[in-house]
Amino acid sequence: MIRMFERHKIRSVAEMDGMWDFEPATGSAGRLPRRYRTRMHVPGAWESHPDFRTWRGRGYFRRAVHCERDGAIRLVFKGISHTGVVYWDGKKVGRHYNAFTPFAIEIPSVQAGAHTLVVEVDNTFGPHSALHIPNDYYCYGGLTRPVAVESIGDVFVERILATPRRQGRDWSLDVRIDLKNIGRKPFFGSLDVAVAGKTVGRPFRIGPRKTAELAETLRFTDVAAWSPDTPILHTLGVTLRDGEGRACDDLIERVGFREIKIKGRKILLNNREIKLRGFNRHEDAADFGCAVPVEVMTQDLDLMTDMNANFVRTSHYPNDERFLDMCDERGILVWEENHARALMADTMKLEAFPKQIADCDREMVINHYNHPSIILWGVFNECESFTALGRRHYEASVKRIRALDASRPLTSASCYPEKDITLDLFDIVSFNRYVGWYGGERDRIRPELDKLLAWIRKDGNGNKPFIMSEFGAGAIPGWRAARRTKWTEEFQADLLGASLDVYLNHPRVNGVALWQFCDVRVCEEWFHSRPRCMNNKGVVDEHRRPKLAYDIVKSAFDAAR
Ligand code: ADA
Repeated sequence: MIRMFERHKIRSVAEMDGMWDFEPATGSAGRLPRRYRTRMHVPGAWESHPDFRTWRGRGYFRRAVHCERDGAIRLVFKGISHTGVVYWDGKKVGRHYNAFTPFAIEIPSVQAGAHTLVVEVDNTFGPHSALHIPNDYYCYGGLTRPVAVESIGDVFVERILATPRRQGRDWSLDVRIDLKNIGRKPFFGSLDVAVAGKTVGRPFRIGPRKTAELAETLRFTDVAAWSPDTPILHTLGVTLRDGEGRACDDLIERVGFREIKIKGRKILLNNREIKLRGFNRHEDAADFGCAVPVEVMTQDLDLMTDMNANFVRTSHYPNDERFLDMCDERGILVWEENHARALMADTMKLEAFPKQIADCDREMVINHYNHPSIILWGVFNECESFTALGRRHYEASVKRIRALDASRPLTSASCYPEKDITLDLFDIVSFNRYVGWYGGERDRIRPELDKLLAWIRKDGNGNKPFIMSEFGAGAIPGWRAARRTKWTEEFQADLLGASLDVYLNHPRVNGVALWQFCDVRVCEEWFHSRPRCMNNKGVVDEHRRPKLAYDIVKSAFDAAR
């Protein structure tokens, strides 16, 4: 399953979930193996296989693909961790870096019959990888998100970007449709756009090997809006017709009529103030690594809802679209962020960094643009926001993301009070603080927050909304002790209870995202001193088994509703 809803009624799509051949790479890159001794499930992480639990290297995935007819195909990869080089019938046809953003490769003329798809996957660290670095989350290897092969015409609908705009009780919907012609001939045709009971059609022409961008605005007087309480989604279908009016391609999106605005220190959704209470969630599950099955995603959202949360931060990278689809369906609000945790000057100076972060910014926004649940974009987490070099990269990402999406506010999670020089770039100020865990005592939680807010005011950003974007404590699952000392579940419950009591009731705090939803594996190269080589600050463990803090969080979020 590649998405939680049907994206095509005309275009044929073959999903590639299932068993693929696998062979670890021993030779130089690009030398495809002659034999494959292992079979692995896709999507999946190779660390789930007994022979590859700690494999950091390269490996080849292979599978046969049968094409029903002559014509063009489109290979769709939702996530390869962390680099994939794609070969079709032995010929290199594309390459992509970053596990957390999707990409597609069109192959213009393929004959009907049997073909071979091979993907060389690399999850090694080094100067070639500026975003996937040894970190406080694990960098898995594999085809970790779904793969599909689409059968397309020379001209097809590449993407739809829909922007709802509220006008009093009425709405408009700006629809941008990106078309692509990979053929040698010009194409004359028409497009039908159908959404919420309205249909508009228009002719278009697109030259050979060109792209085209068409825009339509539709107006609605009585359309049902999207909100956390009423997460109503509308299907938006685009049908592409040839010169004789025959339907030859289509693409279906889902839209939610909702608007996010910042008004002074308030965050408004459809002109009503919202307060956020939720979790930071890594994509990581005990036996699956970052290839979290949709059943576990469902369970995660069920558990968050059970704890009365309305908010999730995709720490620290763009998430699986099926998870975002479910947040749309459930009315869970999302802070989605680009892929950047604790990247400092040494990483930012890598030759690979500027392009890799720019690709991530762009691919995150254009692929996740239509999700109404995403209410804000996060830019960098605890990166070098206190130097001129760092500020240049923060500014570049902010400018890039704002140019792609003017409809959502931006924020950034900082951990550098009194040093950060980037707060002015953002619409919402967010900070990560671990008072009572990494330093200070529980009774300092409120004074430290007031001190931070005073500095933010002095820094000229006191008139913006404020989110406590991280706070928490570690607890070894199952370790209970009457002395309630660090690493016990009791300590974590006590500290989270004290923190939530301050943060959820402070008038200047618009929202909280506690660290973190579940325990996750960390890179041994980075933080081998973490117990179990895990980040143990989850409210549930890696198997989603609740810790003592679960009920503390549940009642605190309930009281804050
Ligand atoms: C930081 C960081 C998180 C995690 C956390 C922790 O705030 O943003 O990714 O590493 O610390 O557990 O210490």
